[in-house]
Amino acid sequence: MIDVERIRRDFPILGREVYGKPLVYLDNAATTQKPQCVIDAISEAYCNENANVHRGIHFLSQQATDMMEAAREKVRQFIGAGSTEEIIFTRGTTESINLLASSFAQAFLKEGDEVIISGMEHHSNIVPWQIQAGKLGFTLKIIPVTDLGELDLDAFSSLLSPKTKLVSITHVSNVLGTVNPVSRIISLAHSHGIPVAVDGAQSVPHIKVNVQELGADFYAFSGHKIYGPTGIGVLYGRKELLEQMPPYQGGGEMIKRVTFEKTTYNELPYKFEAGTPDYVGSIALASALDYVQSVGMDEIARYESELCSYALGRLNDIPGMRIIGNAPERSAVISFLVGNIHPSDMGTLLDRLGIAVRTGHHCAEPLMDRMGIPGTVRASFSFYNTRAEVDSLVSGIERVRAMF
Ligand code: C6P
Repeated sequence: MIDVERIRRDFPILGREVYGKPLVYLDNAATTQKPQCVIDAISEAYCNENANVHRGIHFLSQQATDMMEAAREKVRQFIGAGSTEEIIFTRGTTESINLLASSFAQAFLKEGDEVIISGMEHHSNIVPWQIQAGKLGFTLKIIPVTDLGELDLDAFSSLLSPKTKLVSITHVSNVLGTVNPVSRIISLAHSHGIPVAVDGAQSVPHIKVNVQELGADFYAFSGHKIYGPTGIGVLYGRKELLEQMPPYQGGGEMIKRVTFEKTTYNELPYKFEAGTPDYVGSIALASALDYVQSVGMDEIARYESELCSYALGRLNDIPGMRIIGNAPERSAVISFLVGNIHPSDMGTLLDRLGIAVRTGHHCAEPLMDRMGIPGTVRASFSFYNTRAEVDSLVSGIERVRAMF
């Protein structure tokens, strides 16, 4: 059982006020707040262990290297990967997908090939593919989204063809909250011999993910969305595929031997980690993963699901409420519109009441076009949010409604 009051005490920022009102932080899909242990891990690393990694013979460098590699092992275990060679540290989901798109495209894609993405992708899982498609001449195919906010799996099946070289889809929509049936999608793609990449930015913080059980070939996520620091993220990739892919960037760390005539590359995962990595970020990410494991991923999923059901029930009672995305399998993200109130008006007025929500297109403009709306108001929850905060949101919306 989650003791939410005890948990809230672990997050210093949750005690603050904005505009003289207690902060109600409901923008967790954008970034989560940090527990004291993560803040301490950063400070501790700079106070006691700071030195560049993988380079120094001296004590501190070795200690920092050991801690970074222990963090890699922590990530491996957290997502159920087979080997630390398959865990690449990046700046976040965006960099993970850019790395994947650039390197996978160079290794495996040519004119006439097809990559399938979906109509509910974040721009981070659209634009990197468009950039590579523009260079190499392959085509993007899009899985349509139903009115309920689910992927149309029949349409997906019919998109699969001998031209398809990769499927890249989000696990959880950052707008609709839909949890996509990635296991089924992966089985279907694999039955045609097609690898699958999964954008896990909105899933890893909320549900237990095991990349091997899912069968994912690639899996990306961001540290800052799972209570870790900004500037650190992960790309998991199956070793067999990563080995065939060229480096994304060149520089220190990713090489074995450099001459002016020829350079040979380092082994995995370092081949993909050019330059000084954010070792402090990876150490603090490990602390965040320890923290969520101490709370329990199953407990987190259960608590957030109950809170989300409660919020949906209360929001649906508001006259003029339109929830965008009503898939039965959903995560703790709720997008909505109320009557003719513009999302940014709603967001600005809620903010004055101390309630932080996100408004706009949420970096998913094609999805907004599909739904025929310019944007939404989005409340996204964490296991540190309470029913009382949901009640504050509901009474805030009622107040805004009364003003219009
Ligand atoms: N979504 C949101 O408010 P970065 O910025 O690299 O950490 O994550 C990018 C990203 C990729 N995929 C999905 C599904 C995402 O939700 C995000 C980030 C934030 O919805 C910021 S736009």
